[in-house]
Amino acid sequence: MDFKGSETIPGPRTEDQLPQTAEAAAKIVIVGGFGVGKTTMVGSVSEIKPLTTEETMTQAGVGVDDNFGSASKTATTVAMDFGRIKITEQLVLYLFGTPGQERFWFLWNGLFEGALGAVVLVDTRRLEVSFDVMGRLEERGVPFVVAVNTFPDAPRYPFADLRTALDLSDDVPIMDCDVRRRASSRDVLITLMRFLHSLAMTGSRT
Ligand SMILES: Nc1nc2c(ncn2[C@@H]2O[C@H](COP(=O)(O)OP(=O)(O)OP(=O)(O)O)[C@@H](O)[C@H]2O)c(=O)[nH]1
Ligand SMILES: [Mg+2]
Repeated sequence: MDFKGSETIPGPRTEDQLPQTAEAAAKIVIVGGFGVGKTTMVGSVSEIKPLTTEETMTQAGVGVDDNFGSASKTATTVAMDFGRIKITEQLVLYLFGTPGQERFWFLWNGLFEGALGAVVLVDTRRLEVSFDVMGRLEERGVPFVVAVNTFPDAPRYPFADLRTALDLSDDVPIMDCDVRRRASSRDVLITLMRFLHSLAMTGSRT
């Protein structure tokens, strides 16, 4: 029965459909402290329109929420970000960005479930947050790479110093990135996939 004014529901957009060549998919989580650029990374690299669960930050959050971040930041993730990227013709990555505010960290457990690997985004102005983040990944045996999101006003340190400060073992890859740039975010994911491949080859986990 037709209803006057009813609209046809559109089917999935062609660009949102899984490529026919895809043979394998992996779940990757993007973690890090508040405002480090997780949502921006998922958005810049995703080939589908990313799902975000951002809420506007209001005065009500003052004193409750972290208040560090870009001056232009007006929204914060309250559940997760979701995106997808085809890394090779055969391999598709499902990307899950976590919320950065500590009061939402309880959601991480579910998001880490079944994750093959993780990207830890780091802001050199707040290295201390990264300890908790990396500790949680290590507890769950999720291998990770560290990507330093290079905000213009953040101090720059040699990787060797960052490695020491973050207590990172020599085999964990660390690199700079600009999460606003698709190519840069993609490079981070490729580095993670190479790292996971090398771990699989040697039969080791972090
Ligand atoms: N200048 C500069 N700004 C950035 C960069 N990356 C992100 N931003 C900005 O910094 C803010 C934080 O980015 P988000 O992607 O919301 O950070 P998030 O980690 O998802 O934040 P939460 O979900 O609240 O934890 C946004 O306003 C971005 O536009 C960067 O590399 N350089
Ligand atoms: Mg976010």
